Amino acid sequence: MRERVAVQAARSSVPLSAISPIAEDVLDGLSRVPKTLPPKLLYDAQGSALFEEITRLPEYYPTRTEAAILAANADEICSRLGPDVSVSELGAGTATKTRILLRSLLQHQQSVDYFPLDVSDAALQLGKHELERELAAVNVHPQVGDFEDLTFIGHQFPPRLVLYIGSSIGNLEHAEAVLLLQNIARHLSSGDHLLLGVDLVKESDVLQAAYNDSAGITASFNKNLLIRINRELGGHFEPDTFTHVSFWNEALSRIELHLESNCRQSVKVDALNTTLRFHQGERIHTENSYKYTVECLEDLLQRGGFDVEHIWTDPRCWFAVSLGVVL
Ligand code: AVJ
Repeated sequence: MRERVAVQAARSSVPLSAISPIAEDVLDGLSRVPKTLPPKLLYDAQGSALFEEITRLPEYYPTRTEAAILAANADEICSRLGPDVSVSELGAGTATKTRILLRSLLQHQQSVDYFPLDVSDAALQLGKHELERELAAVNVHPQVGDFEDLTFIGHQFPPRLVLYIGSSIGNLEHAEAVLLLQNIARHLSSGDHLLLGVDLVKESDVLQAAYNDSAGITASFNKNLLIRINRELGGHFEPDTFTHVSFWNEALSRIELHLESNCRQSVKVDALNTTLRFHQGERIHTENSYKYTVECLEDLLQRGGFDVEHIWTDPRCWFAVSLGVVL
């Protein structure tokens, strides 16, 4: 209730977006019961760097499994795309895995226009630098932003390939995922493709270890959200008073990440003109990572407006890379 009053105080003076681009999301999420924060806030420069570290952890199988699927099938994927495709990528990050595909694509065409979209400008710049050094025939056009505005996809010449790999779609609820695919499809024309990578349901031990690594990198990645709020919004979080909590929610087929307050405490956030109250054990829900079955994946593509052209998996069936086509 007191939080609500503070919310109005903050609102009455200046628009929240003028305070900081994350102000609205943070205030909205932390005013809810239970408290929640959107996972895209995990990826500031520091968070993106920590995620890169996660992708190299022994427990974190998704990145190397997907990379192996891409490497084994890149040629077949590229041969299904048609001549001279342009490529856009949602949530590209540093585009490490994408290089496997772009390299293979250059065996089929002379140059590639590549449009990576990401919320992290730092990750995009790093990716552009490394890509252009390694593959001079790729023209990189970074787009900073979230997935709200996808018009840049339609601005390219067909045939188009949209990449949404890395199981980033796992952050979304099923209904949101369908809407996102429909939104992508709106900007495409007949014969254009979507390459979608999703993590698959598997033994819970394997899943849980991937999000609770022994080196504690995932915990740092999660807690970095509090450090970001401190820096960008004048927050007074003490990250050590929160514990990284992650678990497999089998009923909802997702890994959940939370930050749990170790004690009863109040935390001021200056720029939001608000004080947040936590009781001992109260959690902030920071991320979901949905895991799919192959049937679920096919259903998602179809409801999203794509025909399922092909699905590749690894020998253990831990990860799936799917190719959808607009009819
Ligand atoms: C970037 C959303 C694919 O869900 O596995 C990794 C994020 N969070 N460890 C995932 C993440 C904690 C990752 N995605």
